[in-house]
Amino acid sequence: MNTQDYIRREDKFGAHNYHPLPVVLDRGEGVYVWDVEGRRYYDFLSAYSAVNQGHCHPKIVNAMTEQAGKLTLTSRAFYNSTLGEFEEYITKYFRYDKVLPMNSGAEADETALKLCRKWAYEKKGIPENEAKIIVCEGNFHGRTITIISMSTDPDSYKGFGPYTPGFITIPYNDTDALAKELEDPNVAGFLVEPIQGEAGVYVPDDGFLSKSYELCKQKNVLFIADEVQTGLARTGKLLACDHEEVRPDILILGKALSGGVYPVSVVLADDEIMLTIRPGEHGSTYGGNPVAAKVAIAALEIIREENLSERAEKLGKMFRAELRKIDSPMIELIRGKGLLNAIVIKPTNGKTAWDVCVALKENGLLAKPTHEHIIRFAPPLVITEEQLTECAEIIGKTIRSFE
Ligand code: IF1
Repeated sequence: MNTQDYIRREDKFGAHNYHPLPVVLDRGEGVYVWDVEGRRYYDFLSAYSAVNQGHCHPKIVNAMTEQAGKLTLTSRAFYNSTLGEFEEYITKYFRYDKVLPMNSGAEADETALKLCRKWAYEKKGIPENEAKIIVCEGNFHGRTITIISMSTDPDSYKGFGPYTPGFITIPYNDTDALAKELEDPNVAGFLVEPIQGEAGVYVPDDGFLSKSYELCKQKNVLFIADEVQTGLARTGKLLACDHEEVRPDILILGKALSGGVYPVSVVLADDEIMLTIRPGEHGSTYGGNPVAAKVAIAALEIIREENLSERAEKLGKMFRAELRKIDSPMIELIRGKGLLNAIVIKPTNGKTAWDVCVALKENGLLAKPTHEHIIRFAPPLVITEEQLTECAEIIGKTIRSFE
């Protein structure tokens, strides 16, 4: 079978809920992936920042295979020998009282919304069913009905109504708008991405997070950070909130929490919030299972052992400087933090960001456009300086080929 055969088979038997780049991947190792024709690529998407530790990191794969041969799933109907180890490790790692383990990022966001509402009724005293949660235009928190009810992107919500009520939308990066909505005594929480990934790596002004946090505290409103994509060293700190020394009341993690090996997500919070959910009020069959527990511990250890935050900080600065050297009219804007970056492409000679990504693929680098004209560049954080320089050259050569 060749590339087209694989694509035709997926087209015939699979739902058409994605429009992938025409490449069929077969193997991954570190910053590289290989397609079924044996061609090697730099992975500059990292599965949307789930593979920060690099593809098939041996320490994580070993943790998974070891546990997989011993005990994979007990459900939470019984205790097991690994969950407590994981819970203690991750709560000390991020300095919260407790953790609630789930599987996907969307499930963790949903869990955070439920915790926020429960806390609002039991602790803040908001009347039952009146709690409101503020979100930002351009947000992306997952694909469930409630989460798309918060979305301002028609591609995410159109045709899936009726929608879950109880959300207020404000412009991103706008603390005046936040302050105004916080006047409503029924506001329970503010859910925000420290950097909006899907919106095209939209980095807010310095001070946006700390000012927003302060405004929320003045009104006894929970600051909820969705760090599913920005967390775990991606932006040059362990958490993107760390750039402004903001400690979210509820912290949402996913993706790289397992290094791309297994679906693992969590919500972290202190007792006052976390204990508002009591036995039997929330859960998940696979949430916190033994394999997830061991995989997540390994993934978190790597972040420290391989200094991934410092690497992302240093290499990110270098990468943006290299991109600026390209100096092409096709590049309208370069923005990002750490190794979460993006360029805004000015369509030239009828060529768009998609055409650039297809050409990048031909030149050995995989990236994907988001929202028409934006290309996200997010390699695994284990990339070396030499590899990053080579990739910047590939990007420059490819862009210039369109001029
Ligand atoms: C798709 C986007 C990125 C996320 C944040 C929660 C979730 C995501 C900040 C949900 C997931 C993924 C989902 C995937 C593509 C990708 C994506 F383009 F959709 F928006 F990364 F930017 N919070 N993002 O970024 O986590 O349930 O997927 O584990 O749905 O197409 P999940």
